[in-house]
Amino acid sequence: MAQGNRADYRVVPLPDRIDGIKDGDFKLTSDCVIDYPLGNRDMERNAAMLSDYIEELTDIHLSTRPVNSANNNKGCITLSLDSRVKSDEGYRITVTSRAVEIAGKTPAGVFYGIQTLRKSIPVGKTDQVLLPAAQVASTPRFGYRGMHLDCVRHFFGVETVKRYLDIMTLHGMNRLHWHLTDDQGWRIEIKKYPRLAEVGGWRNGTTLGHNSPVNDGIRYGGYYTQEEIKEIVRYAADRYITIIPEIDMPGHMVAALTAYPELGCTGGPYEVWSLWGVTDDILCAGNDQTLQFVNDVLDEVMQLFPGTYIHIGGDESPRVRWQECPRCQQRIMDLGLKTSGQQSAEALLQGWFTTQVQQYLNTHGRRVIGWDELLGCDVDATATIMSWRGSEPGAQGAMQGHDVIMTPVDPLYFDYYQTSKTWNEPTAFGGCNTLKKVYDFDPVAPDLPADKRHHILGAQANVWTEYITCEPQIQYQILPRMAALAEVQWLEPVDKNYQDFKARLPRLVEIYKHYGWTYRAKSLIQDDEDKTD
Ligand code: TNX
Repeated sequence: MAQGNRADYRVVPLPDRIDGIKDGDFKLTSDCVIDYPLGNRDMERNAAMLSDYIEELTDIHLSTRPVNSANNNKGCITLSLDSRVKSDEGYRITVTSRAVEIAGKTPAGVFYGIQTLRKSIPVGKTDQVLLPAAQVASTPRFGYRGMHLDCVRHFFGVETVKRYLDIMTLHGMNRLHWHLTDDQGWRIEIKKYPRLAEVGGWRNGTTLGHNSPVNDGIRYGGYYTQEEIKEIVRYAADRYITIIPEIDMPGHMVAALTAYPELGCTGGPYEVWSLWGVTDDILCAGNDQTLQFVNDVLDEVMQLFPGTYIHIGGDESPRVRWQECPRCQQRIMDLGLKTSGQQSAEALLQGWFTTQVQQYLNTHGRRVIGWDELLGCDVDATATIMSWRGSEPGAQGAMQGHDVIMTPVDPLYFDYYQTSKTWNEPTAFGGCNTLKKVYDFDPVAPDLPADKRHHILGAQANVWTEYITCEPQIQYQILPRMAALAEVQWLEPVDKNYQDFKARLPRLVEIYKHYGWTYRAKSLIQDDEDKTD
């Protein structure tokens, strides 16, 4: 049998253990059946997906079958739930010449085992794949393994978002942070405020280049209906991915202000922004109507997104309007907020505003995530902090008792260039986050005290789309950097090895090619971008 038809469990992310078993290979052919526990809908779907994956990659069709108990029937791949598997998302694959078992404590764990088996199979039409006898096991290092997608600066349809979820699935990720509102557009239908999407969903043009004075003058926009959102949430849940919607506030709100100018300090008029960056116009924190608006919007958001977390932004929120706004100043007086040390009264007003929203979400059983600017405005420790201006704010947040998700611009902004030689690259935001830099990132700083480390929930790469206009460009920016991130999310630092990762990468890329995904081929080459700077 040609080597080409033999599975190799050294995939990306690399499993924690691959222990050979002295036995012959298991022959995967269309005679095999995938067994799953009778009556378990998640496992039934897992089985169907495994069957689809194998068929997509090899053309071998396997049928699936519900069974009463795990039986390791000869010739079968059995999916089973086993409480002895260490962690909720961990898995164990046992291959002997007779049978294959993929076990997890939960269906999610089994699903990650399925992903590993899927990636171990060589891509190409065949009627038989040999699976070497072995026990393979893994547990992810972090519970939060995220990717972010900005669907505001440029809008991407349902199919693109689903494909993004497919790509996340292949990389063992479980959280999509979905950026849905910003100055340049409002992308989620809110029934109580229809103008948000109808008016706020459209801008009159888009600046060319990096905020050049030239505007393309082309009306641009779109939004997701609530039905579409439900469809995407379901699609993600079927792949054990929780979507965290972001409604960015009080800044990055010009699209909403255009639709409802009375929610701003000046009353407008406003225009959905056609530039990139940070604007002074934000929600008015002195107006009770604004808080009502936010609660109403969040009511609908909570209906659509069942996950615990709602992201409420909080970044890049200049307070110059608040300084001049009589209502905001009145609120500051009423609350007795006083400038203290580094914190202005207006910063504390943002803290108050955020706390109001946070409490509202908490009473509905939800938790808040916000950007690291929130650390500067006295929010309480139940807010989870997303550290983007480096890893230091996150480390500080952890010291103060906040849970933290690491998304530092350097190296986890995938809207940044992935090489220093940018002349032949698609336009990007700036920066230089090479594959190597992503791979070497450790979300837990070495000097973080042991009793604070549990606050680092995980890591996520962000994909802002000011300069990303179409799906191939999204894929180019994330692939193969997502592969490096997957090892950051799954492996302990001692188990990481960049050269070994690069040697495993081409087989993963075969799968990218098979699905027609765009990726940066130059990142596969060994060159000076691989050196640590
Ligand atoms: C900063 S990250 C932003 C975004 C931009 C991004 C570009 C963050 C919280 N705010 O609004 O799109 O930089 O890289």
